[in-house]
Amino acid sequence: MLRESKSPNLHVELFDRHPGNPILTAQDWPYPAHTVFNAGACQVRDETILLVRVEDRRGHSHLTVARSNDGISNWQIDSKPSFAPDPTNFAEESWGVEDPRLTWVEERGEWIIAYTAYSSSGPLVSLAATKDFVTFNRLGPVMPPEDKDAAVFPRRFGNRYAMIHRPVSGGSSGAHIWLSFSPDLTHWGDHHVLLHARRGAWWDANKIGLSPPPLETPEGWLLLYHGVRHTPGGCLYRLGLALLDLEDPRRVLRRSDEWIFAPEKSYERQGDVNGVVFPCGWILDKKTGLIRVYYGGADTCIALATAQLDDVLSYLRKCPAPEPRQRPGMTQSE
Ligand code: BMA
Repeated sequence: MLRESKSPNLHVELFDRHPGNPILTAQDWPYPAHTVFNAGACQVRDETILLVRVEDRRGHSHLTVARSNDGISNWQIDSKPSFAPDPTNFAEESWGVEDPRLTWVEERGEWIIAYTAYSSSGPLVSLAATKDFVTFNRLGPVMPPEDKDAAVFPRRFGNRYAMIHRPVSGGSSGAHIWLSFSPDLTHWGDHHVLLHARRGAWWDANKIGLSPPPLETPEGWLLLYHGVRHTPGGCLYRLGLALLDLEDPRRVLRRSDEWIFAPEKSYERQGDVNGVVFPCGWILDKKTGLIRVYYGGADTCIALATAQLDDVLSYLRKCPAPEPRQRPGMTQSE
């Protein structure tokens, strides 16, 4: 149910935080861990699986599987890293693996994991596949540095896979969300700017990135993305929504002007990096229409928030339809 906040402008909160937040912290870990955050998420039969980013006390991250029947409590956590960096065979993972996004690709019968490999030349996008979250098969790096915040779509368009990602080119042109295509998940091209970071005072000025993978809904591909606001007190990571055309994901149908979720609670405002909400996974229960969003709080813990898909879509229906751009890469005027 939609909740009206107590603020006088009758601002509507789409997502409800779970009262037991944070639902996972480093204290829950079966082996020494500094922080646990930014987890990919999926539902496999009656089990919620999180692929959790775990940072050790060198500052390097690996990924570990946590399983739960209710998606909230009684997590069964692997006793050692499930997906550890392998710099001997994959040099681009020398400083760790981070921020996984999970996509079930039905035609392959496997999950495709898009994650950040932290190479000595900077972060880049790598892909891996798994059928069971026990054995992982690396497909290797697919985008050169700097690039992160990637997720693959669950199905092809025409005969091509599609992936959202966020390259950073340097300079002052901003870091935007891009869409690219591939015949085989290895070779990527036909690159398009999908969403531009806005400019100036906007909450999503200069740097944006995809948060969880695109979610298929009857009205389009639902995107939850983060905007990074640089302030004298540090960065603020907040979340907004967009909707893409189901058959042509290059077409942006709607984009929220306002952020819809922001660091407010102590576990979001204070931690290793203050003022960060960073979801890498969400799960839609098609029977109830409930969306569960799993997000990192302040790069320190994992929290859960929920919303009804219907409420999210009716909010987006009232959001502006961005002007169509004539060709990729053109700058919007905001
Ligand atoms: C981003 C990513 C995330 C992190 C966030 C806030 O660039 O590296 O892993 O949660 O910064 O520190």
